[in-house]
Amino acid sequence: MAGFFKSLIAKFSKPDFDWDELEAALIGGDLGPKLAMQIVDELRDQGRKLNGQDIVQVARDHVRKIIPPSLPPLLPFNDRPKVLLIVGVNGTGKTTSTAKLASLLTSKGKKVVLAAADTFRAAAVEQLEVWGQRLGIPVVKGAPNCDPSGVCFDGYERAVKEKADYLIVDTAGRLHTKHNLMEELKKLHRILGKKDPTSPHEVLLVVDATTGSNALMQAKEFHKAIPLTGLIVTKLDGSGKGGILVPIYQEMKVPARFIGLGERAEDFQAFDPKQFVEELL
Ligand SMILES: Nc1nc2c(ncn2[C@@H]2O[C@H](COP(=O)(O)OP(=O)(O)OP(=O)(O)O)[C@@H](O)[C@H]2O)c(=O)[nH]1
Ligand SMILES: [Mg+2]
Repeated sequence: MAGFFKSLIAKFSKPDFDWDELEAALIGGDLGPKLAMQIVDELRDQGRKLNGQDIVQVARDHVRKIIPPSLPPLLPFNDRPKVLLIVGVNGTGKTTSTAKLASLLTSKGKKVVLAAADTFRAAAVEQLEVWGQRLGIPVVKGAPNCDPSGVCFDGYERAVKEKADYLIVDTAGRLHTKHNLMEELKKLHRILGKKDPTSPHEVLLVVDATTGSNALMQAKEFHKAIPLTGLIVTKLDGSGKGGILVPIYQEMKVPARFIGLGERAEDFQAFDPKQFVEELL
């Protein structure tokens, strides 16, 4: 995003710039058509000669106003596990983020149990087990192709037995357009609610920052199936700008919670809105 805005400044510092081109550039930065239009309207309303810095300033102010200030951390309960359900389309980084989040929480002295609820692929379970071994965190799994809701059930029981602070459930990748897979997700959600009516306490949608505006569609469809409480925006170390989290919050009020910045356990942070606006915009 830094590069994106630098190029904006250069391009639109010329006196005869084209408003449509500016709007297109803002949409290209994943800020979405609605926000792009608002920014352009405000700049036009100023009715004076603008330079690139004005554009960046107005864009920053808009983004700052839209995204929420820092969220309180995901504190555990005292009497039962806090359940975090990790969902998203294929390959966005769910399993890696599950492990990274577990690593972040254990580094703060919290106890975590992982549930490998992606039972379609043996490799998916193995992938989480490798992380579990590396991090010294128990991983609950089921038989190949078993009902993932059973794994959630067992995971919850194990978390209670271990007096874990958190149960993190890694789920299979699913296309938001596949009805049966979204129904399965609803079932997982319901099953977790049987163990504790307030569970899952967080439903985190993992979105790949390099997918751009399709992430907005994904968020909409997942949110329709089960209420999302937050986003994990991954692959921000790549070409993705992360701008997509702005229209997602603008439209659905689902805030970014964590960001992924690489493949290692430590390449993961709580989302910091101030830093996002300052560094990325
Ligand atoms: N560069 C980079 N790579 C990442 C990040 N997060 C995940 N990856 C990589 O993306 C690939 C897919 O990650 P997974 O965690 O397996 O994704 P997934 O969503 O669990 O995939 P499915 O279970 O197949 O749906 C792996 O090669 C990860 O190492 C990130 O923040 N940055
Ligand atoms: Mg996975």
